[in-house]
Amino acid sequence: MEQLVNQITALKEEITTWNGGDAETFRIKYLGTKGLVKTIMGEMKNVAVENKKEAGQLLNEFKIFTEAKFEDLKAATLDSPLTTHDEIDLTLPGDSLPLGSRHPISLVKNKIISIFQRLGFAVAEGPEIEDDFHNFSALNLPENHPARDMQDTFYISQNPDWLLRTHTSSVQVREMQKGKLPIRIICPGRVYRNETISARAHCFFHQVEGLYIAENVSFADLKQTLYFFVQEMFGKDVKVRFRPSYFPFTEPSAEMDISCLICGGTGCNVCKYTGWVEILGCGMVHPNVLDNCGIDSNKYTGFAFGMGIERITMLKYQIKDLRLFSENDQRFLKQFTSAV
Ligand code: 2NL
Repeated sequence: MEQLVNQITALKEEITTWNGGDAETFRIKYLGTKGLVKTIMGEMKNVAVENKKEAGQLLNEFKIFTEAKFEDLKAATLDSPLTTHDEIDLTLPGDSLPLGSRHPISLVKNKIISIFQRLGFAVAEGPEIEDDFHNFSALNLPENHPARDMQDTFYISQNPDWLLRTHTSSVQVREMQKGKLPIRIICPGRVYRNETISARAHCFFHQVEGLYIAENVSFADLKQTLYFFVQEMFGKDVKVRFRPSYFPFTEPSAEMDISCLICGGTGCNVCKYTGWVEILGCGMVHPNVLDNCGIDSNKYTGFAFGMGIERITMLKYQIKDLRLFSENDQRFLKQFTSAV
């Protein structure tokens, strides 16, 4: 009995580490009519009566073990494409990896940047966590201005002076403080407002603000710069109009509308049947803002403007719901694979 156990143990070891050839060679050696399994089965007759049951189980288990190894070898040599090397055509092109696409906000942001770069504007960036001075005080926003209300601004709990910037004007303030003139910059970036999320509002969105400060900068410069921008952005046929408006940081201030891209000005639900859609706010930099940032308001003048990238993107691609921009839905994002 002991001899039988030893024999089986040795054979199992041999089988486990088998490298004597393919499945058929294995079958002939172990499972064929003259194979080792049959031979060792023949040992049963030499086993003492009291051990027969145990030996039977042992032999049976060994047979199943050997058959399983044979199945493995068969699968590896016959079925697996990995082992049929000669059948793989290595000259075939590989499977292509799916390419992603740029986010529509990035596409439009880059387009805006490239248009203004052609006019000599440089890109400036700054922190998203700001202090009260750079986000509000410097911009002539009085203490009790509604834009400072808790409803609009996310404050940082550790320090009442810190907040998430509500516009990228804070970047322009930082550039003005550097004191290097003239200044001709655009400031793209993410901004935050404590709004209830809907199709038209979100708690964060993206802005591009622009600033040009030098001697003798006029409202005519502002108008022509923005007219050039919309023509490059929306096409040569687009018309513009300026409406008087109010911002604490500009005087005079205006809002700029463009003729509706959808109906061409005849009236539709995008332009609410007015033929015009608002795209940005602008104005001449308020002298107080220049002074607050250390620039001589008697010597220098400048214009500034601000636009929401989401808004421009919605108009350009006729997107009706702001929430689509931040949901990461592939069905939405894939539509911009070849845009711009
Ligand atoms: C809007 C309006 C505007 C500005 C932004 C600005 C920045 C400095 C000084 C003066 Cl540092 N003005 N920015 C001016 C007018 C309008 O944005 O509706 N944005 C989405």
